[in-house]
Amino acid sequence: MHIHKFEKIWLIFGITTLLVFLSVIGVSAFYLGNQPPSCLATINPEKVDTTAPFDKPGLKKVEGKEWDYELVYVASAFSFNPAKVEVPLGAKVKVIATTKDVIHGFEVAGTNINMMLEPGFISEYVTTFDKAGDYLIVCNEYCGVGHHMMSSKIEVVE
Ligand SMILES: [Cu+2]
Repeated sequence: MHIHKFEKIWLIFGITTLLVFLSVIGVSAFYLGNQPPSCLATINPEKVDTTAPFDKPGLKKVEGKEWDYELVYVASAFSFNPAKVEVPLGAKVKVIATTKDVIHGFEVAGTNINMMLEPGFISEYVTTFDKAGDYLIVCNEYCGVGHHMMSSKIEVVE
């Protein structure tokens, strides 16, 4: 079978690209241990309000962990609890969030925090707030008629 020279080059290019991308995913998953944020921790979505740490949403100082604070959020149609929180500048914060009803998004505008909140799963992300200012949290998964009203605010203060 005759394959044109350009077609051969294109096939080699395509297959090489595929192998490069597969190795990047492989190294990232199995060597660096990167996983989807909600793949491990689960929760009964009907008992969120009575399950720690979601029974007391908000910012908490913690000792003896890799991070200084834990920031707990409960999302439900159509709000985030807490609606506003103050975080000290430079604090290393673990954001822990879940939803009580449907899938919601958790995006902190202007940062790389962007999680999907799924009923029954806990989403977590560790970050450092090293720039003072107000950060808007929005839901970026369409969740119903009040979706556009879902927001919360993080104030990073000195
Ligand atoms: Cu929404």
